[in-house]
Amino acid sequence: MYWNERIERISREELTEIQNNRFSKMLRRIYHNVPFYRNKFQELDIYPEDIRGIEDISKLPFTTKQDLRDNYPYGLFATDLSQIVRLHASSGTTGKPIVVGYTREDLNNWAEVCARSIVAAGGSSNSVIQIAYGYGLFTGGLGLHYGAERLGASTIPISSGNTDRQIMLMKDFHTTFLACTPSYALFLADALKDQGISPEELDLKSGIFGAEPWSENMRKEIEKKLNISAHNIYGLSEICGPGVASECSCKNGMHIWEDHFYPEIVDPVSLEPLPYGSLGELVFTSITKEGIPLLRYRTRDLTALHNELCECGRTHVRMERVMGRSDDMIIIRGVNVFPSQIEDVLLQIGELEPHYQLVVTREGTLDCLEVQVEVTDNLFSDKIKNLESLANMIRQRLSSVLQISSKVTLVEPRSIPRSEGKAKRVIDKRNY
Ligand code: DLL
Repeated sequence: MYWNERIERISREELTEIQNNRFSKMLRRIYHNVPFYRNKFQELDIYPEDIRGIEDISKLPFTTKQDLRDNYPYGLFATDLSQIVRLHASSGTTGKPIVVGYTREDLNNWAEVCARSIVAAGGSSNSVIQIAYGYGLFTGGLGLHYGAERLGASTIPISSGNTDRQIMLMKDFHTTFLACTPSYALFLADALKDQGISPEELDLKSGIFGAEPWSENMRKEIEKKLNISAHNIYGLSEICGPGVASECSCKNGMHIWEDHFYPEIVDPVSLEPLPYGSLGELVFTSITKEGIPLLRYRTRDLTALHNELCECGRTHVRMERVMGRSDDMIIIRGVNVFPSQIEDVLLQIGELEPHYQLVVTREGTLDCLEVQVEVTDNLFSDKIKNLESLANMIRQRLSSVLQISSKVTLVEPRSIPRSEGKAKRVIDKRNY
């Protein structure tokens, strides 16, 4: 099932023509309307007319999160505020947020890509969609909301949190499709179990989960515990929000809606473009954006692109799961560690719950990694000796994957703080 079959199955030649067209319009737009880009182009002695098409993109400069911060709040907008009908913001780790603005046409395009994403994940106009992403400045709630409405689905704008209410509505309103972060999906699953509700009593069929990294094992957990088909959805506020890329029923990477977002993979250090299949930093150019079009925006997300045809018939390239962010990566004793690597190891071990936290400290000059992970109810009441041997086994497996030693602490079920939005996996207590 497709939402927009013509575009989703478009030939590469036709897609490239659309991209070239939109890209050259975008270049003119930012050159004439955004002094930041005009200055950058002039420094490089480049004029929009010098660029023949999207194949010349690597001649152009990148945009970074710092550029957005330096131009806070509206410096990178390409339209007058009178044309902006919505603002969203993403909370930065420090200080002021990143602000993005949408024209009416931007909202229209955003609803389109979210509708495509929901349909790719098994939704339809007959679905009852419970949107448990936060509504507000965060793009998750409102982004998928308008996608679901565009589709004609019955949309429940419940927003995040209030788990008892989520469960009550899920039952009473016969929700068939769930949208939330993967960590909250698991939280909901546990809460259902606590209330003695089995997933078979619900009408849930599928869901769309994203906004944070998650693993294949976590997908299996969610699918098993909620008895649904779980699909990955990717996006970032700077480019539009959810719906930049989404998984189809093949679950073999997320299709990037390339008629709106032009992707590249670059080496995060040399910034040289990398070929399909290589792992590197994902870079986007938002070729249809009017409010805040960004040129070669460095997402910091690490992944690889694949252009082999997908069995679903969609021709848009696929991105692999995000394996981490280059700036979220923890460096422990010089070794790069991604929370997703640890999650993979933990979830392969049956006695563990998919709830964990990584605490990094510095003792003297040495970095120490502590992996705290919840064990199942049964195991927790087990003999200390068994817990110790389990912790040892985890330690060994982690050390063979990460090439560093770590401390493993098994904790009581439900003792790690839960999040209604993005899970906080890393607590870095080191002072730099
Ligand atoms: O998280 C938009 C979103 C909402 C996506 C709902 C999907 C669903 P931001 O708050 O700006 O926007 O955060 C963007 O979150 O650069 C990634 O690091 C991470 N991220 C988003 N989706 C995924 C995913 C929204 N499926 C940042 N897998 C991005 C891994 C993801 N990481």
